[in-house]
Amino acid sequence: MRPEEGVMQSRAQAMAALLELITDELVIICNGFPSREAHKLRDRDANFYMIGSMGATAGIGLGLALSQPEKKVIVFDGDGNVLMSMGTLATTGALKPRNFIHVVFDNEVYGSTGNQPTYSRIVALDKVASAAGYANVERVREREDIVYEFKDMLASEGPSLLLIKVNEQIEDADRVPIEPSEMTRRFKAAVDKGTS
Ligand SMILES: Cc1ncc(C[n+]2csc(CCOP(=O)(O)OP(=O)(O)O)c2C)c(N)n1
Ligand SMILES: [Mg+2]
Repeated sequence: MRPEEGVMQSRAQAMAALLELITDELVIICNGFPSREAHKLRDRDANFYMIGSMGATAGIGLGLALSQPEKKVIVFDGDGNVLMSMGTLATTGALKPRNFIHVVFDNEVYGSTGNQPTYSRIVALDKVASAAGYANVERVREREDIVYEFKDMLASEGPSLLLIKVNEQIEDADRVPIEPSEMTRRFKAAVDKGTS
């Protein structure tokens, strides 16, 4: 099915499908409701929630992927976040970390702050990633396509970008209750596990 057809999922539904497939990967989640939803759906020590700093998530994931080449790093990003730091797409495409999967939940709005429209309906972020040099880029919307492409990316050499078109629905999820210092401690421990 073409990605512009079929039933659109909420971000939480799409995220739940991805989280079911994750095992020991390191996951960095962008600020706003994506972090709240991921925490509600499946909190784990190897999740790092970027509370507050919009646009920073992909850069953190990229640095981690470059410094931990034996681990898979997955970034859960938003369209507004990606637009804010589009240079990170260029850096990722140029440096080509093989262990990096960039998931963009594209609802075409700054959903966490009241659905102000973003430019992602005009600027195709998947095409920007392709032009920048990402190795695999897919645009999906149906659940079965999300699962199929994500599985494929988990088994492939990156950098990969999965653009998931989602609706504007927000899951009723509380703020992430973990103190940043504690989250950093537990995340570092998860990164170090088995590598020393
Ligand atoms: C530098 C900065 N500007 C603005 C904000 C306020 N803010 C928090 S989340 C968000 C929207 C992020 O949009 P997107 O990445 O598309 O995620 P969505 O909320 O749609 O899930 C905004 C504007 C912020 N946290 N930091
Ligand atoms: Mg958005």
